[in-house]
Amino acid sequence: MLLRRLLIISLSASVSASQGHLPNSTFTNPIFPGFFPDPSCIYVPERDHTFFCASSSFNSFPGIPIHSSKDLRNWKLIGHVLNRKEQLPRLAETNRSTSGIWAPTIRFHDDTFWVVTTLVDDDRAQDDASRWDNIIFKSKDPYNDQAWSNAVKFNFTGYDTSPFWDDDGKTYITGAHAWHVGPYIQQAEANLDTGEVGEWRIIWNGTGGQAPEGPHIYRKDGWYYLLAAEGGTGLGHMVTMARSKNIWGPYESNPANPVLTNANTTSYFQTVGHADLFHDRDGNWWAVALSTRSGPEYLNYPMGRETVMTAVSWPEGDWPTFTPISGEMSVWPMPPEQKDIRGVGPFVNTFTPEHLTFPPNTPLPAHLVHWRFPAPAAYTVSPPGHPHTLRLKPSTLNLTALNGNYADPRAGGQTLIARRQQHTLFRFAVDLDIDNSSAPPAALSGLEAGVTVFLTQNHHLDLGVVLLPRGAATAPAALLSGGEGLELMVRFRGESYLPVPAPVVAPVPAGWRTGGEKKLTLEIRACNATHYAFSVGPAGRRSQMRQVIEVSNGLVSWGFTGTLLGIYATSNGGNGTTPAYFSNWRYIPEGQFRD
Ligand SMILES: *[C@@H]1O[C@H](CO)[C@@H](O)[C@H](O)[C@H]1NC(C)=O
Ligand SMILES: *[C@@H]1O[C@H](CO)[C@@H](O)[C@H](O)[C@H]1NC(C)=O
Ligand SMILES: *[C@@H]1O[C@H](CO)[C@@H](O)[C@H](O)[C@H]1NC(C)=O
Ligand SMILES: *[C@@H]1O[C@H](CO)[C@@H](O)[C@H](O)[C@H]1NC(C)=O
Ligand SMILES: *[C@@H]1O[C@H](CO)[C@@H](O)[C@H](O)[C@H]1NC(C)=O
Ligand SMILES: *[C@@H]1O[C@H](CO)[C@@H](O)[C@H](O)[C@H]1NC(C)=O
Ligand SMILES: *[C@@H]1O[C@H](CO)[C@@H](O)[C@H](O)[C@H]1NC(C)=O
Ligand SMILES: *[C@@H]1O[C@H](CO)[C@@H](O)[C@H](O)[C@H]1NC(C)=O
Ligand SMILES: CC(=O)N[C@H]1CO[C@H](CO)[C@@H](O)[C@@H]1O
Repeated sequence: MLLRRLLIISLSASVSASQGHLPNSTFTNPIFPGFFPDPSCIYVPERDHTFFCASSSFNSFPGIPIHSSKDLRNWKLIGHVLNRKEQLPRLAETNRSTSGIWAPTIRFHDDTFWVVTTLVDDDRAQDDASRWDNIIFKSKDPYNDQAWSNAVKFNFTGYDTSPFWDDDGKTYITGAHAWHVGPYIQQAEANLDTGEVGEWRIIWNGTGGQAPEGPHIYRKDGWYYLLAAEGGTGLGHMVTMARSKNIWGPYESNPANPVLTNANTTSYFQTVGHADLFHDRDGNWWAVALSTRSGPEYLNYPMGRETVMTAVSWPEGDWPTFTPISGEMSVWPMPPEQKDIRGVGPFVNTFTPEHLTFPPNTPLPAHLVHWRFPAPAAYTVSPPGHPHTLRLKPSTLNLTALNGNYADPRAGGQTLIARRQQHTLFRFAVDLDIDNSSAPPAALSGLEAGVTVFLTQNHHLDLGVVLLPRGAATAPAALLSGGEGLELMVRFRGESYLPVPAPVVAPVPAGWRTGGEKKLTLEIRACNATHYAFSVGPAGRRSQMRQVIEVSNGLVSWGFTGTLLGIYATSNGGNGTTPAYFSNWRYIPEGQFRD
């Protein structure tokens, strides 16, 4: 309890006295805990002095979350740029879990919000012409998802594209590439309304690090500053800069490169890179970047690449200096605290327990996501006869789907709805009713519903209720004693590129489903920084909860995304149609590790 209190206090920024006459502010990293990589942020004085940030979303949908703040401490989800299938139908067809939306850049120009990004299909890694789909979205009102345009394509072979408007009225896009070619950063003149682009020219090759990424151009004091990241998005990640008096270069490298990195340190915050720069109302500069809370061991980081922030000193005519990234930051005064932000979503950096009850006539909460496009009919809030539940209809595809990389859109999607893991320690629990006993056998074929820690189709840990022939149980009878041989079984199974524990299958004790209350509670708990515990029991009878297994979160520490915690229903390729009713969704933060 004490630990939790301290964490709550440290989460809210407080002011501390420094040696100088101005008191410093403090805040904690990450500012967006969980799967929020490749941040891009802007300050928009014209819109009530508000900051807006966009993040990568890969195959998750809705995609490209936008968070907003007025004080750089309280950040609220205000919507998603990619929220309708017709905006970008190709997201349905991406193959591989490193595919999808990479590195959106958000900018405000001409009273319009612009997001320039890349839809990647890594299955086409050998075919540069079809691997990269570079696109532009625009909106006058980021608080209204429907106001975001459909994607406008532009021709660029590469990724991490970013727009820049020069003082002379010309518009440019900058992007990076590093496979089969380069590595280099290219630039072209562009028309962001039509997607027409001029000739792409190499403007900088970086400092020699692999895979330059996330280039952005800023104009300041007569210079064009080019910010980029190099070294790959792992332990060697770093932020580098170059500048020129001419937008086309030549760009001279900053002698102090890298300007921001935690490579070769023992910091808990590793892989720092992929930054963006913006200033506040007082002219103080800030940078956001991605980082993994992995330590140099880089083995346990289920939340993946998160968003961190730091203060940047940028004297006139000179190179900027970045304060190194750590969990507790002491920086110059931040804008006054201001929590009054428009928008539908929750605050992203809170310690508030979440309790979703799915009341009748309410939409799905804005922060819940799917993997690629959902089949809308698979998700019903409070269907007739089942108030305060979320009904999931099983998809034919399970969470792995056909080959772990792909999900044939003709198969109707994967029934999964989830929130990001945002705390080192947490408890996630739901109640599940899958009362099937009187359904005809064909409606039950292959059926499974449960909770999951989902990183990718090839990395997920599932605790489900399955319908299996009597005798299929493999667990010691002691685990779930009292079984009367019902065909309803509890099953844990995992999928990872690392060896996973053997599945655990055990019958649901008949005693758990008597007395009118037939619901089961399924629970996932991060009990320490390296392990999840999966438990099951009769709903409302906590003392009867039984732990099924403890597994390492190293199994879901991989790649470009971060873990989602959610619920799913599938017929595993069978004909099962019986729905599952989920209720009483609880996500309870229990600890946030910062070193
Ligand atoms: C998706 O990738 C798999 C390999 O992981 C490949 O076998 C399959 O043909 C690909 N599907 C499509 C539609 O590209
Ligand atoms: C896109 O650019 C490539 C390489 O410059 C060029 O070969 C191709 O014709 C262009 N496509 C379009 C539609 O302009
Ligand atoms: C970047 O490298 C390419 C080779 O990939 C070379 O042709 C080009 O001159 C270099 N450009 C700059 C600006 O250094
Ligand atoms: C980290 O150390 C390695 C080995 O000495 C070196 O090659 C690399 O450049 C260093 N990385 C950074 C970002 O300093
Ligand atoms: C106060 O903030 C400035 C600017 O970020 C920083 O350079 C300085 O080290 C901070 N002072 C203390 C005592 O932390
Ligand atoms: C976390 O818990 C697991 C299972 O109880 C245990 O094996 C592991 O050593 C613990 N890790 C830490 C860092 O305490
Ligand atoms: C997942 O579905 C595929 C077919 O879509 C099937 O081959 C596989 O066995 C299923 N996994 C489980 C655990 O049933
Ligand atoms: C699904 O139904 C079809 C048509 O009735 C049948 O041919 C098929 O064997 C069934 N599949 C399974 C896995 O039960
Ligand atoms: C909770 C649930 O879906 N119960 C169903 C079990 O099957 C019978 C017969 O198909 C349905 O009437 C119940 O609604």
